Formats: sequence, structure tokens, C-alpha cells
Amino acid sequence: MTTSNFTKSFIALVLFIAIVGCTETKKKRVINFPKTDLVMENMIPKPLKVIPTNGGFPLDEFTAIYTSKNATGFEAVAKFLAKKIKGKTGLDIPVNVGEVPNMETVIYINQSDSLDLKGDEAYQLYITQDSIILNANTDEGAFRGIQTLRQIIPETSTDTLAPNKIWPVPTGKIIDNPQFEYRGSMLDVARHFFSVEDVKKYIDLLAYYKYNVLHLHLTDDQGWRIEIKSWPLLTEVGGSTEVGGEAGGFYTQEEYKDIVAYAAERHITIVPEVDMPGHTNAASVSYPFLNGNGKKPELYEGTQVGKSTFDTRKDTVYAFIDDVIREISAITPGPYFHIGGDESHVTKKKDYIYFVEKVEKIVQKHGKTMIGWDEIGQADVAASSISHFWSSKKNALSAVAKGMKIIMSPAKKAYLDMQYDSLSKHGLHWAAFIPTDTAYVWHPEEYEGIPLENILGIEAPLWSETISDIGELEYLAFPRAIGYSELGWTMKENRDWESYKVRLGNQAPFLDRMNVKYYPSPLIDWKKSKYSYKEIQKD
Ligand code: TNX
Repeated sequence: MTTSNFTKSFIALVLFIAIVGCTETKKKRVINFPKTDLVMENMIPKPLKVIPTNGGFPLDEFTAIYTSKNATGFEAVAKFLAKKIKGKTGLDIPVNVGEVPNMETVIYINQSDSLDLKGDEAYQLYITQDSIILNANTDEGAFRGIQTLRQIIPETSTDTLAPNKIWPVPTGKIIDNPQFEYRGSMLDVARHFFSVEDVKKYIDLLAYYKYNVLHLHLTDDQGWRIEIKSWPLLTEVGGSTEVGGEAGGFYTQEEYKDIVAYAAERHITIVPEVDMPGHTNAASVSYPFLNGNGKKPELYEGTQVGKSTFDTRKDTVYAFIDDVIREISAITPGPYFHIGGDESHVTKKKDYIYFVEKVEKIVQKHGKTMIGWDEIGQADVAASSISHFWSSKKNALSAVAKGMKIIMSPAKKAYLDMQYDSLSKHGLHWAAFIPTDTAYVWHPEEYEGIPLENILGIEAPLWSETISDIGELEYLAFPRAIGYSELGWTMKENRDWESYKVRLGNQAPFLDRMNVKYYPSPLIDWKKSKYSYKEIQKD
């Protein structure tokens, strides 16, 4: 045994004795590390209440995680946390091994029925120099809570007199719950296809910022990306192309299920979209009877919109749509099905309305709630369906008049595919240039007169006409997607650019560690990482 191994074993023995009952020696665990002033500065989205107590919980090799017994999903949350702690610090933290040792240097994830916990995603964190207690009603709340914890664990350990490495977690009390129940982002995997691995990486990043929805735009003129077993040509033919003549691709149902399960482990709901009656060229090339624009459909790799439409007056078209919605709904546990419905410029208005009303019934028959882009507000749809506001205030307000809920994605503010400025390497600017501050400094709560009580939440869509790999995707999505997480979670009165800007700059070590090729906005003072992501294990 080397001297240092001997020292380690000796210390472990002393600590073991301390933990199993010798209360006198307990204090030894907390003497030798400095107070921390990290407090708020790493947290995005900003929690509802933070009361710092300016000490540090010594996260180290002696820390253990425990959860309430028989609390559904809590152990999975704890294991997720242990894995992330390992990725960040290298520490191996056991989960639910043995009995809880007097709550000392323990992280305890507790199921609580406290009325102070407002909703499924609410959580409370009580961090002292001895223990971290995370209270939540559900595993979903616990999962949101561990993201906060991940964010306040320092990137590097502190040099202390203690022989082992310690990551001091700032002490205090955090009370938190989200403002909106729907906090999403969208990936357009139709204009350019993105692999399962790319989508999973995006999900990981969204989860860290407490998003709870990923909307997948699965079909468009340039490609059909989801296997439909009863209509195999959709992917065989319609999946073979993408913008710019590159290879295309699609998800098999097994792969889609894998994405859904991966998202579910991170308490993220997948919302599938099949865009129709416009944006349907890829489907119509695969099965020409669907086509309603009077021309012979051909594979399309350009970026124009508004040229395609289904034939809205054929029963066989609705039989086809029934199959598609049935198959996708069967492998989608979430409550929503997005029917698109945007930019159907070559569908007659009366045909469009007839179509949306018929498709709504099909979606309902398969047990889902319909979401459609704001144009669906022109049809006579149910109050239970959801309007996705992207461009027309008039359409959004007619949805409000029907009692519908609205998802806020105004292109001028929330489109991740808009360029930051005229020099941006990727992106479009038909709606606006959206620099990092503009993306953050607006209020979805009071935009275009849509009443707050009708707002289900916010979503940041990333259309992919100009991006074809994960690095380009990350350039457009980050850092803006981080700001949208705060617009969705944090109340208006707790948001301000000056505070956000500092906290955003502090995300750089995390983004580097995750190998995210974010746009280094000159508005932000990006914190230097002590090491490059390549040198340490990825999170
Ligand atoms: C508008 S937003 C579209 C998409 C494009 C996007 C590009 C919406 C519902 N339709 O088809 O990809 O602009 O920014």
C-alpha cells in the first residue's frame, strides 16, 4: 500500500466511524473548505426564490444519494444525478446503498406532499453544510430539481486542507416551480435530417435547462422522416432527399421509440408533427393520389414553401391520414399530435377549413390533442385543440375567441433559425435578425394582446433549411435556446437582462464540456473554461 493509499484508507476509516455514530467527530467533515459565493450565478432558468446562506456542502467521495422508498421514478432520478456528478467531477456516488447514515453528507431526494409544492414540476432544495434535501411531489419535480443542483456544483474542486477533493455546493434554500406548463423547442428534421444521436444530444441540452417538450417536425416538402408501416414508400421515396441534394434519411419506428424513451427519461415529451395539407410534396411523390395541386409531383430539394397540397376532397386521403396518425400515436405516449397546417397557399380556403376540421376528428379518435400552426384558428376547431402562434395575431386571437390555448413561437422573437445579425454564418432573416439580447428581452406573457390565461407556454423552433449538421444546429440554437428556457420557466418580474447576461456567460464551461459549438455572442462575457472539454469525461 502506498503512503497516499494508506492515508486515504485511514481517513476513510475515521469518517466511517464518524458516520456510524460518533457524533463528536462529525464536525471534522466540514471544517476545511472555504465559504462559497457561487449562489445564483450559475442558475438558468432563474428559480422563483433563492435564499443563500453562504456556506458549502462538501460534495466528495463520501457523499451518498438516497431517495424515498417506493416513490415512483425517484431512484431513476437519483441515478441520473449520480451519473452527471460522475461526468462533472469524476466522483462515484452510490445511490440507495445501505441505510441512510444520519443525513450526513447525504443528498436525499424526498417525495413530499407539502402544499408548498405548486404542481408536478415544483421542487425545493435545502442545502446545508451536512445535507442536501430535495423535496418534490413527483419524479418530474425531482428531475427539474437535480438540474439546479447540477448547475451549482462547481466545475472544479477546491484546494483545501482536506486530503480528498471537495466540490463545495453553495448552501441555502431554493423554492421553485415553472411559470408555464409547456416549455419546448422544435427541430425540423425534414429539411435536413438529423440522426438519433444528434437528437439525443439536443434533448440532453434541453433537459439541463428544464425544457419539457421537444417538437419534431417530421415531414415537409423535402422529406418524410418517420416510418409508416402501412405506407412504406413514404420513407423509401419521400425520405430519400433533403435540401441541397444531400442524402436524406428517416427514423424507423424503433428509432423513434428510442428517442421517445430517451426524452421520457429526461421528463421531456415528444410532440410529433406531420405537416399538412401544405408542405406535403414528399408524401405526394411517394403516393401521387394524395396530391391536390394539379401537377405531377417530383422530389424537391429547394427551399420554397407553399406550392404543395393534399387533395382535401378525397376519402382515400383521409384513410391515409388515419393510418399515419394511428401509427404515430401508438408510439407516442405524450398527449399531443401536431398537424402543421401552415402556409397552405395553394389550398382553397374552404378546402383548408374542411381539411383541418376532418383531421382534428381523426386526431381525437386516436386519443390525442391536436396542435396546429396559427392558421388553424380559421377553422371551427374545438376549444381543447391548441393554436401554435408563429405569425398571425389575427389567427391567434380567433383561436383565443374559441377558448383555445396558445403556444407562443412568434417568428420575430422566438425563431432559432433567424440570423443573429447580417454576418451570421447560418440562418434566415425573413422575420428579423435576432441577437442574443433580443431573443431574451421580450415578454411572451404580454405579446400581441394574447391573454396570459390562454398561454400554454413557449416554444423555440429551429427550422433547418440552412443547417445540415449538429455543429450548425448548435450555432443557431445556442445560446438563444438557453434564454427561452428562462422565458418559459421564470416569471416576468424575476427576469432581467443584466442578471441573465452574467449567468449566461457562466454557462461556457458546461457548453464546452458538452462540446456545444455555440455562437460566442459578443454581448456576453463568456467565462473561460479551466480545461477544454476533450480533457475530461463528457457529461
Ligand atoms: C416558416 S413557421 C415556416 C417554415 C419555414 C420557416 C423558416 C412555419 C409554420 N412555417 O416552413 O421553415 O418559416 O424560417
